[in-house]
Amino acid sequence: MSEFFDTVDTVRYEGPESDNPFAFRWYDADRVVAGRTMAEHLRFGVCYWHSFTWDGFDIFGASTQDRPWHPSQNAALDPMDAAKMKMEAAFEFFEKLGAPFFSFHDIDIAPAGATFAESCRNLDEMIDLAAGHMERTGTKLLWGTTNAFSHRRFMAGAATNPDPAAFRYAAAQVAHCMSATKRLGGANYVLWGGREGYETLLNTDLTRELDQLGRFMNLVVEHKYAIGFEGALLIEPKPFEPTKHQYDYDVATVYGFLKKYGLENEIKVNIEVNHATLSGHDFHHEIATAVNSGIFGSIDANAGDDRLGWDLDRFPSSVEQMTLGMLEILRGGGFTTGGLMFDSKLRRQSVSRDDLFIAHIGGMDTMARSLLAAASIIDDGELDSLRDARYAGWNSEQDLLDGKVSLQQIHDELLAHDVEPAHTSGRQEMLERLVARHIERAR
Ligand code: XUL
Ligand code: CO
Repeated sequence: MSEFFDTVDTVRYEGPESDNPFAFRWYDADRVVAGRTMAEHLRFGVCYWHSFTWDGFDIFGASTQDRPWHPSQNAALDPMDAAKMKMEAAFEFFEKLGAPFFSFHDIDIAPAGATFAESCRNLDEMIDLAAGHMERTGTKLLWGTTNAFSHRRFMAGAATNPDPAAFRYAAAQVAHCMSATKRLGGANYVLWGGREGYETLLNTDLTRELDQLGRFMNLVVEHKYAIGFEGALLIEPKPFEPTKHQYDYDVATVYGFLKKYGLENEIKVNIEVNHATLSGHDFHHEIATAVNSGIFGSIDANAGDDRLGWDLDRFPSSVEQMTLGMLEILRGGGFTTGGLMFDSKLRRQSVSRDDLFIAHIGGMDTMARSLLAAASIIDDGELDSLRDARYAGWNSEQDLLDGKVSLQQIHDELLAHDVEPAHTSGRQEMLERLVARHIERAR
């Protein structure tokens, strides 16, 4: 097997003083932090699509990346041969980087055929090959997913399409891809509703489309049990793009949807950082909301840009932002089936093959350093004890919370004994300083 990334060897931990761009400064896989190794806490995954399927095109220009298997760069190559070449490069990358997991869409791994049957055969053949590469390199599958948004047939949605034939097509595709995910021992199966939304309400029956989506997700849950898939099912919220409005807007909206269709114990969420910020929330807000509703699943680690309102999928580089995210993840008990999957892509001008390594190493170091800072905040305990202290008054008010006091009683008591609420400092700036201190000192 010839090397694709022939200028890079296995990436190793060298510590914070290292200047080697191809070494980790913070991610030390076997180091134990708060009772687990860094590898167990962070469960890093690399995505197939941005790193290997994308050739650098954007809506204003074509291919920039050096991806010789891509039809834009080698039109004469047989699509299955191209898929095999891409897979060899992908697994070489996973192994050298030392990322324990990867994730894929069906069409990232195998070319679509002329018929559904041919697409299934292509996928099955590529899944067999992936199983071999996984065995050889020790890489595991964080999640599989179906691309039911790129093909023209899905322009008006998949499950929410006005044409039931599109619903059926997507359902069949999910059934096949779930089996492929099961075959590879996938820890999760993700559903991102890329075009499950609308461009205009003038032509959209919102009630009907949500019912279709509810039925679709119930079919997926039934199928999970029918085939004995043991991973978790995850919906990935996003507020818009490519549609003007996406039904899975944010975590709270997804939870409401799951409750309405009886799915709240069956499906969790895959929270993407840049989707969270596009929906007008902080990343850590989305995690806290998911933990609070019992639906926290996994993370698509990336970053947006404060000035740009679209999905940039940059590699995460802000320890300040990610520390707050890791803090909520740790408070929620950490990952079970989920992990930190880099749904991140290179900038279009980063055209050297080794840029892919530098980008992932940077993202992994950002997350590892954030983990250290968050674990240090929890271990120190001051933040949580200050937060608890804010609610101390409630310790003697359990009856109020338990519904043993009526509105009339509350009224009458206040009439008899006037009690003004206390004016207590929220201490926000102090807490921000506390967090900064842990980030500065995290080692
Ligand atoms: C799109 C996105 C997807 C999902 C998987 O914004 O995040 O790549 O993660 O379909
Ligand atoms: Co994503």
